[in-house]
Amino acid sequence: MPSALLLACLAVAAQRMVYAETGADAWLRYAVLQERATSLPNRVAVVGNSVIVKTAGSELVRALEGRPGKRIPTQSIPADDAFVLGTWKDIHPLFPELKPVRIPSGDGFWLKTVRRKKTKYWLIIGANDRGVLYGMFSLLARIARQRDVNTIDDSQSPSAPIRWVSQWDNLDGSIERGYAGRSIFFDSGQVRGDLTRVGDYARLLASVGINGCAINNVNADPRILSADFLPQLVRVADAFRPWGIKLAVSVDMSSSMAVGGLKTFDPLDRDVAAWWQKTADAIYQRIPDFGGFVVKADSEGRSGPSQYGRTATDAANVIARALAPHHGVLLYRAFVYNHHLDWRDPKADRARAAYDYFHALDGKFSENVIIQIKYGPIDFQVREPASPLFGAMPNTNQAIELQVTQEYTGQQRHLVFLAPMWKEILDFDMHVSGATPVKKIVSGETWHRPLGGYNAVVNVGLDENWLAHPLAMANLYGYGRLAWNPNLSADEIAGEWTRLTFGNNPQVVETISKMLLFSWHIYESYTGPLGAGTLTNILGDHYGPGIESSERNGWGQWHRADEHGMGMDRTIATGTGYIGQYSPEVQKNYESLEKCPDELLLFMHHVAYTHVLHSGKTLIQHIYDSHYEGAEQAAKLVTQWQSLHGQIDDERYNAILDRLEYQAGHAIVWRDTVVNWFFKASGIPDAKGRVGHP
Ligand code: GCW
Repeated sequence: MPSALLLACLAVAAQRMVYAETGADAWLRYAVLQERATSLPNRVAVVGNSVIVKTAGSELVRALEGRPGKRIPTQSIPADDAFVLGTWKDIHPLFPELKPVRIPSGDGFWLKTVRRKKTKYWLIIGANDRGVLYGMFSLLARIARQRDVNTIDDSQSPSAPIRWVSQWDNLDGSIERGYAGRSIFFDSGQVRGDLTRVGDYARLLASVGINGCAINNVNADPRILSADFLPQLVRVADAFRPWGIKLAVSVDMSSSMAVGGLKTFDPLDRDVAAWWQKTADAIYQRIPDFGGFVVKADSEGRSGPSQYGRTATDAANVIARALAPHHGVLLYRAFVYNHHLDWRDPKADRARAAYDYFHALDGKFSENVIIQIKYGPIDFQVREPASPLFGAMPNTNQAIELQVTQEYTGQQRHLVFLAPMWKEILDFDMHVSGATPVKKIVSGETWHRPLGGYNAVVNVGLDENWLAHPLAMANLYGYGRLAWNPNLSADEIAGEWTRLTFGNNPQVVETISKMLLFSWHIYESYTGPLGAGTLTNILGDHYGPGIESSERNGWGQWHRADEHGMGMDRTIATGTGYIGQYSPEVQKNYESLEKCPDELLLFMHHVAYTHVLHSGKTLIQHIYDSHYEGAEQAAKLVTQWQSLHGQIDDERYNAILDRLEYQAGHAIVWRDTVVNWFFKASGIPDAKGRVGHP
């Protein structure tokens, strides 16, 4: 046996803790686990010295008994049944009988039960340190979901190396598009003194396989890179490290001027390059596991390379070169568009922007640059097609950008479980070289890219339950699970999350899963129809109906509703030509009115209110019907929830009931605003006589 190894045995004590159900524990409640702890070993052997592996060991003890046990250093494998945690490199010498056929890759893990005479070991083997942590959480989740863990042999590797989240936190402690209180990271221009919540957040993220977090707004305050801020970043990195979360920050392109004192931020200027190098070196000297930077440039008034006549390639590469020696990555956002578009120009189209700008730059980015692409070509709407840019950069690393924070989807006051929507995008076949679903492109598999993956804007806040609506946590959970394995179904994810969050009572699991799975459709039904956009107020808070706010301005979120009809003509034949950005196979489906799926009709075509949909209804009648049905279904969410009265703790039951009742009321506001507006615009009465006759 290798003598250099440290085996710390953490003896699990018998005490249990009782938690108040504030939602703070999210899906890591461990209630069932503690009930079942008696049938599981009470020894946890941690092999090796890594901080992350030790965290995994302590977490396992915490889960099984509610508080850390005593550390007993030892040099041998326990003689009694035990969990044994470690990397493959450290575990294999102790268990040479293991055949290396199932070794996971990346941050993967292998859970394996082995017997030696009368002793049984639950091995939690990581491809690396993080893998041990993820394997441990995966094992806990199985126990909590009452799955049989007596015999396990499961090797899993994550779909992609980049599985990050972003927070749009400002240094003053506010959060752009955050709906759950102030920042857990910053206050009054500084990193908070108490970072307990940051550690707790890191734990939650790690439990679903997230490995990086960019902590500040992409509309970045350049001060994040100032020398006096670095010690503060070091503290955040320290809070993240035990959980394998790499710290990243969003940076402003003009930083070399704003905090570096240079007269320029031209990416081709030598001094600018030297400044980025010096800045990256200083960060890595203090934070060797720093993840890298996220950049929003030339977008919505942010500084960018266009100010010097340079391209995104010039901008990305100068920063990426500074990160490369330290193995850092640069996520450069493709969310670049002109927000002063001419709304009178029928050929102008914001949806074209990302592709038009970036596809010509394919192959010109450094190896450690990843182009971060929002799932749709507009902006986190309730329904958009997959961005055509995913299919257009075979020689560039890509990441998909999703939003857990429900900016356009009800701001956590409405229940909208987004996993079904993300699944549609991830499974969408771009048809560029054979079967090329988005999930295989962003993972790097399709074009054998070294890097790629996921980044989602989360915006948790100081609210005890993280996202304000207890059910909104299903989105954070679902995001992590899909980034790990995009082949999971929304159904599976809803079931897993519900069991972990509310227990295994079949009625509870079935009711909540159903509510989650229908919620996106319900929200879409009483807000924006058929791909027209959310019809929300796009000029202010992005909340509540604001049908005309999309029109006659330069933001380009037009739906073009007038007295005759509605929708953006994005066809190649008569419209903006946007559809031409897809592969011929996809073009065929979107270009023809006959083939275009109803749910994206108004994204692709302008049609009359009398146009008959595949469903057999006219467009106008669909708008009326879907809004009435949606509001009815929102009301049903309340009764479905009430059917669980007594089966769920009062704290969470009441908190959720309040929000669902509010949602049902607000759905009526949405319904009436939208149907009345379209009745007035079209002059066509509702066949069912509801509109205009409340
Ligand atoms: O959706 C829009 C938001 C902005 C945001 C921007 C972006 C951070 O309304 O608040 O800015 O997208 O993604 O950069």
